[in-house]
Amino acid sequence: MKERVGTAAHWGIYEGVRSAGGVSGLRPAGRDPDPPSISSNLADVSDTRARVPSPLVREGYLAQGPDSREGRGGERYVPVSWGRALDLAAEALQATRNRLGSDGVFGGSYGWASAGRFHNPQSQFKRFLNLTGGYVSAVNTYSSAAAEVAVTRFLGSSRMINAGHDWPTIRDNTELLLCFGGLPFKNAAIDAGSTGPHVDGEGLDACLEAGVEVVAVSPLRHSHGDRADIRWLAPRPNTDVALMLGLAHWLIENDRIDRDFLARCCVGADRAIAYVMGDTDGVAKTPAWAARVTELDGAAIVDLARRMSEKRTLIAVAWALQRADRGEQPFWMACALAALLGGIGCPGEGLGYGLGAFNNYGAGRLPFRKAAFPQIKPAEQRVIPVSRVADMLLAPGATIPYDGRRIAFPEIGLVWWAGGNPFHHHQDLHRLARAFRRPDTVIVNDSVFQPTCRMADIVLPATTFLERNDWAASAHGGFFAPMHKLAEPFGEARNDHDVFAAMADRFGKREAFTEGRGEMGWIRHMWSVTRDNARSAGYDLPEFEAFWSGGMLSIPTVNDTSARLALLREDPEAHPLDTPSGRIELFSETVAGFGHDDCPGHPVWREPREWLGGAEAGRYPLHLMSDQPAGRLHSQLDPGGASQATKVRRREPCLIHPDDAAARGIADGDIVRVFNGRGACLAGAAVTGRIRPGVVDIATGSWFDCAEPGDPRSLERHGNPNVLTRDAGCSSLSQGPSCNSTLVECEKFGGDPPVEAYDIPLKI
Ligand SMILES: Nc1nc2c(c(=O)[nH]1)N[C@H]1C(S)=C(S)[C@@H](COP(=O)(O)OP(=O)(O)OC[C@H]3O[C@@H](n4cnc5c(=O)[nH]c(N)nc54)[C@H](O)[C@@H]3O)O[C@H]1N2
Ligand SMILES: Nc1nc2c(c(=O)[nH]1)N[C@H]1C(S)=C(S)[C@@H](COP(=O)(O)OP(=O)(O)OC[C@H]3O[C@@H](n4cnc5c(=O)[nH]c(N)nc54)[C@H](O)[C@@H]3O)O[C@H]1N2
Ligand SMILES: [Mo]
Repeated sequence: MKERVGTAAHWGIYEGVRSAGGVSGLRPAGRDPDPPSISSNLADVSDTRARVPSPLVREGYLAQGPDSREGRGGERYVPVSWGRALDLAAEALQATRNRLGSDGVFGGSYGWASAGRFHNPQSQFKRFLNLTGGYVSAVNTYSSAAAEVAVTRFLGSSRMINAGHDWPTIRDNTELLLCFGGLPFKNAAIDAGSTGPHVDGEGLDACLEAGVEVVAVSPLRHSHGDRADIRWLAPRPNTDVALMLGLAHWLIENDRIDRDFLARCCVGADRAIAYVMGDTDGVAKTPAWAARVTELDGAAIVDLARRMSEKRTLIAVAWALQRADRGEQPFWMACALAALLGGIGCPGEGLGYGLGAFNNYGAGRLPFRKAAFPQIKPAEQRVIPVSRVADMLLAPGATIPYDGRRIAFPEIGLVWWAGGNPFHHHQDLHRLARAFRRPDTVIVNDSVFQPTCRMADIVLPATTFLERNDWAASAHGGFFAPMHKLAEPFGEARNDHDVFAAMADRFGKREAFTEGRGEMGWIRHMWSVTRDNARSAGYDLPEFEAFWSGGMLSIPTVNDTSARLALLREDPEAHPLDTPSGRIELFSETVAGFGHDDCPGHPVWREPREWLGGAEAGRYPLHLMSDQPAGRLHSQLDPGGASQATKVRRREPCLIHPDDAAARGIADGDIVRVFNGRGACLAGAAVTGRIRPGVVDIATGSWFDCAEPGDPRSLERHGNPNVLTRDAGCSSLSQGPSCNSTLVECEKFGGDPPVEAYDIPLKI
């Protein structure tokens, strides 16, 4: 029997046809003004040649166990029974805990997995580890680590990294929308955990129609780039802080700053202003100085500063800017600039962190907590900053500064990943490959044989979201959706919950893990917890049965970040921020007290270690940006049709300016070799005037495809930019990833080797 039912993905809320023959007819549910192209190919996840058919064990590991660690990344995989695979995993876990204690197990397991509150692999995995003896975890994200740490210091809460206003508020109040990072609405296809209708494109259109002036600052023009009513400024990458300083200098010199707001709602304005004017370091950050650093026109900087002083201005900053060396600075300096203008806390003015990072920009959050599968978190846990994982594996015992304290790296015997792909998300993948050869055992749960599986000893096949029942809730905007099972599991794939329940059984903890509930029991239970939370906050959610048989449910949200800033503005005594002073900290005694030259007590311009103005540019004269891919989410669905349609000669496109291409004899559609001292990859040249000369862009997520991972001379054939990116913390403060500070060179490549990333190296 065929039946049309609802489900959800990070791309939105869908419905599809449930039938014995697999998934079909998947399409966005309800009215969606701008459904992402990816949605037409969602069903590709359920059946590709990259699906893991059964539990697999690396050949060498079966024969020799941990002694075969050097074989990771180059061996074939032997199908084994579930019983055998789970016994091996349980033995390895026990052996590691016997030798190194719980600090020998790395379970940070960062990654986006799929929508669905119950079948979240990380929650399932972490609950299992917590019940059986603990593990080392990770803090912060690859998305916004530098901002999470720094913004907490100067605005009092990491939630402020989403500070912003929704599109109607911008339309009705903002006069000048200044977007650092451009208008990357390709990213607004998604939201973590699903999303309602896609509104960002029409939101911006409405603003333009209402006469909002839009200025986009980015080395790359996005899809709105051809509109005559949007002005583009294309600075050298990583120089936004210099531009902001130049704007600030003009405002201060011309006395267009809001001294009342600075005195009432901020601390440290005098220190920040002294730095801008050059009183502390002898360098006045004039528009002319900013023009030299950014290579923008000085008159254009002055003109922009003047218009900012005359118009109600909203300063948006894309998260990409802080995924860079000294990435704390653009976020802090944008706050200082907005504070000088004085509009923070007014509707449609001040700060807009995160524009274009997800759908429904500026829409608030649910006014109550949605239930999560309980991890049973311990009171204390050893952690590392998330992107320092290779440092940890390569240098046990070493210590690094982090947010004012020191973190010591433990010795790790076992690495286990469920629902993430470090051989997509991490920087300098050859270094990561060397790091992954250190532990005794590496285990991965995934539905597809993605590149991290190739570095694993044991691979456990997971179902996809289309193969199980669950419910979803969006992070921004208040949407709930039931997720009905549309297809039977592929091959021997199992739900992560069942896998970890079977693992818990091997440690005598099955009952504690499941609490006697199955899939539907947990889903009902988690809905009823959410319903109780809603009721305490004065909201009435339907009973489970009504929710389960209905469609998308929409709840009004609250924008707690802009509300908080509005209250501060109204009465800073009565409504202080959670900073030590209760005010916006343009100078932070706390951060100054840490004594880091790479992140002092107020926002500063510091040259990135790799950028076009530095010494390295002589050797590698192109700045590489590696942004989010338009045709997929990270590495997910890379084998699917929507992602394949974006490729050039089967590889990730490398956007390059016509002048740079001509100088190298590169034509549109050529295969190019992009390289630096860390590695080299093959990409498909996309010659375009949309990118600034001297800059190239390769989006992330084409599956790492390399014959000898770990050897920088071994060519990556698929266009994965992370063989080129630097693996170093942004600064001593946040230790966040700094992928967007990378220099490369590029040349035409003669051959056309096959891409083998989707082939599973099976030994049968
Ligand atoms: N150079 C560079 N690198 C970057 C970035 C950049 O801008 N530049 N961006 C960074 C950012 S912002 C992020 S968030 C990261 C993203 O990095 P990740 O979140 O690690 O990337 P994904 O491809 O989403 O990986 C999720 C994995 O979970 C698997 N999965 C999905 N559902 C399930 C399930 O139910 N069970 C299990 N077991 N597995 C499942 C998918 O198949 C996929 O392999 O990348 C970062 N890396
Ligand atoms: N389709 C799709 N959407 C996604 C994702 C995906 O994988 N696919 N990933 C999601 C995730 S996890 C996240 S965290 C968000 C990330 O959201 P963002 O961090 O905002 O996204 P990016 O695409 O990395 O970068 C946005 C733009 O910033 C600009 N940029 C880069 N470096 C600089 C610079 O130094 N200066 C200036 N002025 N501009 C610069 C580039 O034009 C780039 O296209 O996106 C989310 N949305
Ligand atoms: Mo992210």
